[in-house]
Amino acid sequence: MSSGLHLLLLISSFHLMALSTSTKDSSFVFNGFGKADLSVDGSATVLRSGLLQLAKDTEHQMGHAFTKNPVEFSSSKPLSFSTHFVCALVPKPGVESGHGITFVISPSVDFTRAQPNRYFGIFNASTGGSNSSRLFAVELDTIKNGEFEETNHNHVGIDENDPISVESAPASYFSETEQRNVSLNLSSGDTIQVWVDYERTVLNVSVAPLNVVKKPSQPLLSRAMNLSDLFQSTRLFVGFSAATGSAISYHYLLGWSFSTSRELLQPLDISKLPRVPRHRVKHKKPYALIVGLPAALAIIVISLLAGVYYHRKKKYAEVSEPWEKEYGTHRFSYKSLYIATKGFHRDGFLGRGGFGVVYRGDLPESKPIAVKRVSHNGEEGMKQFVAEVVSMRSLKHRNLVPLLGYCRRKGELLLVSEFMPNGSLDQHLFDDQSLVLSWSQRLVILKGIASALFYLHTGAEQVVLHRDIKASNVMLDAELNGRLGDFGMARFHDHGGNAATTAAVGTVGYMAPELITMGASTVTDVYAFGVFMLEVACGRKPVEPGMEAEKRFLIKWVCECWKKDCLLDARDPRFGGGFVPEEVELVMKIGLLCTNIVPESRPTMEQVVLYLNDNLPLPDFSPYTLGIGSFTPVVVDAASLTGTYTSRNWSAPWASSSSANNSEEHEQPLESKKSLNVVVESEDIEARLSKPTSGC
Ligand SMILES: *[C@@H]1O[C@H](CO)[C@@H](O)[C@H](O)[C@H]1NC(C)=O
Ligand SMILES: *[C@@H]1O[C@H](CO)[C@@H](O)[C@H](O)[C@H]1NC(C)=O
Ligand SMILES: *[C@@H]1O[C@H](CO)[C@@H](O)[C@H](O)[C@H]1NC(C)=O
Ligand SMILES: *[C@@H]1O[C@H](CO)[C@@H](O)[C@H](O)[C@H]1NC(C)=O
Ligand SMILES: *[C@@H]1O[C@H](CO)[C@@H](O)[C@H](O)[C@H]1NC(C)=O
Ligand SMILES: *[C@@H]1O[C@H](CO)[C@@H](O)[C@H](O)[C@H]1NC(C)=O
Ligand SMILES: *[C@@H]1O[C@H](CO)[C@@H](O)[C@H](O)[C@H]1NC(C)=O
Ligand SMILES: *[C@@H]1O[C@H](CO)[C@@H](O)[C@H](O)[C@H]1NC(C)=O
Ligand SMILES: CC(=O)N[C@H]1CO[C@H](CO)[C@@H](O)[C@@H]1O
Repeated sequence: MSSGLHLLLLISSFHLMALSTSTKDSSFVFNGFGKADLSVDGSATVLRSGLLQLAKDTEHQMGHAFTKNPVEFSSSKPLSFSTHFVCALVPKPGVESGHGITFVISPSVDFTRAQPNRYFGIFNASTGGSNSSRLFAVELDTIKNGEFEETNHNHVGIDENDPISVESAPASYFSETEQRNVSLNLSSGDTIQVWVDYERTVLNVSVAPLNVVKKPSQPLLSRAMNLSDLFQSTRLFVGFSAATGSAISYHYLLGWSFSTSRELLQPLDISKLPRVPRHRVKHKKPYALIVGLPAALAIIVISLLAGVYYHRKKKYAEVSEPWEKEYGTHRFSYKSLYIATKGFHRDGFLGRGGFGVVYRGDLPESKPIAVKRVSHNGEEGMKQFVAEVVSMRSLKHRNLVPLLGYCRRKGELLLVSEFMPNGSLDQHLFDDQSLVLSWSQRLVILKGIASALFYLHTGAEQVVLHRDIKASNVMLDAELNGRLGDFGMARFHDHGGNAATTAAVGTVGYMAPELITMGASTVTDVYAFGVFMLEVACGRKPVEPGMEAEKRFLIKWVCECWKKDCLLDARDPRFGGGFVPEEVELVMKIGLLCTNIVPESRPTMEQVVLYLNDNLPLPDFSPYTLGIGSFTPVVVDAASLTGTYTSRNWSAPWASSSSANNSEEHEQPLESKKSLNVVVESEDIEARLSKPTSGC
């Protein structure tokens, strides 16, 4: 009897529990996320203050926070829900703010195939309008993507399966007190409330600043849509996603209330919401201050006590570790470099490169030297880098800037190379109007750099990637031969920097589109070399935002000129009449071959050297050939390519059909849906580029 009662109690309490979880699932409120049981991934974390931080302050991050279990929507009633959340997009000082926060409903929380940037960490370049990935999102977007037909950089949009919103509007709210629409700055860093209500196939979205007490009576967006039709499932995850690109914001959520029924939506308690840090500087700052301040004081005291002798010693202090012993002969003492450059005096200043500042120096009984001071912020990777530097010493080629050795100090590395009396090539191409290089001089430089790169790729013991080929990294010696300098430096930069950027280092405009996904390789060097060839032949930089649209992207423009059969129009007008038209055309064509966006279709450096010296005819291709002349900040969907074009085969299908005039159609998908800009958000400009119309 008593055991029967027990059982009954047990059953009913079990029942109650089941009941309570099911109601809890369909309606919940988080005033701060300290106790919220969400599943977060990517860069998303719950901070100690209870703030949910979605995307971090670094580039190309994405973060997700979703309910651990799917929300059970009633299968008997039509799908409906209401949500109210408070978020803030705090700009990172000094960079453009982006990309935005999305509220997401999805049958799955597997976003491993999603991409950051304008895809918000939920979509990807190929999720264009396909019905296979079922996804509903409300985006607060602070970047205008021309490609997604967005008209405003500060907008709210409704997305169905596709980053191209089905409806969007500039962020604003209807103010009850003023009886008018007031615009709202999403990226001001202020807290923003968002309401999304869906009932009887009408979706309403409203936004408002935090001081607005009630949901605006007129929604910002109101749209008829059938989500039951979209999902066909009643178990759906709800949550948020945010992503950064090269535009960065801190994406915070402060509170969130959700219910499957508008009536049951619990109010947020604004007073309990965590505070948003206003100007967040780097994490380490306070810590650095706590540790750094006493340390600095101590150093001051000690150095006061130690006097002149110590001062002198400190001035020349170096960092040396046991593993460096074997490189002893390649090490310069800081003191000798200090004296050689007269204390790094302004008079010896040669230039500022991407990685450091270069000074001229004179060592006793030696040719003049150039000393590059590279600052770095960690010892991580230093051993490997020094090993590489030393191994570079063994690289011998007449078109490489000879590296003589190095020196290490705290936070600083000094690289010593031979001094090149005629400066860097970009000075001669762009700045120095009085000293224009003739075509034949340019051709000599191009051939020299091509053979140096060929040597780096194949002639040395290991494959050496340059990673940052561009005119400013090409030096000119006394006879005006081109000398490639700074090899491997991009990699070094990478060591000191953020691991997330490992794959993609280099200079915008010279970076092969696949760099971001596949990493550096000899073909990415070939790509940069192709851009460099065009740069030298045309006397202009790869991207010139100030130019009229059709000339803005060098690769594209050269190709357009070719299509119009006036390739020579793209040449640098400054080398006057003294040139061989066939040579200029050859260089431009090789440049276009090398900048093919399909990596497998680029020539090797060996082939480039042969083409340049007329020892091998160019393959059959035209400006209409697939992959030629597409300007790049794009990443080709690698998966879609590998199936078709696996080997480096010059008679690949599209090359032979290159003369067909329908090849433009092939080009299209590569440039739009299958491509993704990860390097720089210049796709806005690119997308706005009208089809070139003017003749030559
Ligand atoms: C894009 O996402 C869809 C599903 O969300 C997936 O099927 C597809 O393979 C993804 N594409 C890439 C290139 O990751
Ligand atoms: C996607 O689904 C909608 C609604 O079911 C349908 O009208 C549309 O044709 C589908 N699109 C594709 C590409 O299958
Ligand atoms: C929005 O706020 C940010 C940060 O205060 C500011 O930089 C930006 O110019 C503002 N945008 C508009 C459209 O006012
Ligand atoms: C959407 O807004 C309209 C007013 O514009 C209102 O009549 C309707 O009830 C709202 N629907 C929902 C689901 O909030
Ligand atoms: C405010 O904006 C909404 C949505 O864009 C629009 O429907 C409405 O007419 C506007 N109201 C006023 C008073 O301008
Ligand atoms: C919405 O879609 C569901 C499933 O396809 C369908 O049963 C329902 O009738 C649709 N509702 C409306 C109002 O069209
Ligand atoms: C390259 O393509 C041609 C013709 O399509 C074929 O005959 C040849 O075997 C291919 N070579 C390689 C290495 O795949
Ligand atoms: C391609 O089209 C251009 C102009 O439309 C034409 O001049 C040219 O002859 C065509 N080439 C071929 C191979 O059809
Ligand atoms: C073009 C140019 O600047 N040429 C100079 C290169 O360097 C040699 C040696 O310093 C000079 O004699 C040239 O005038």
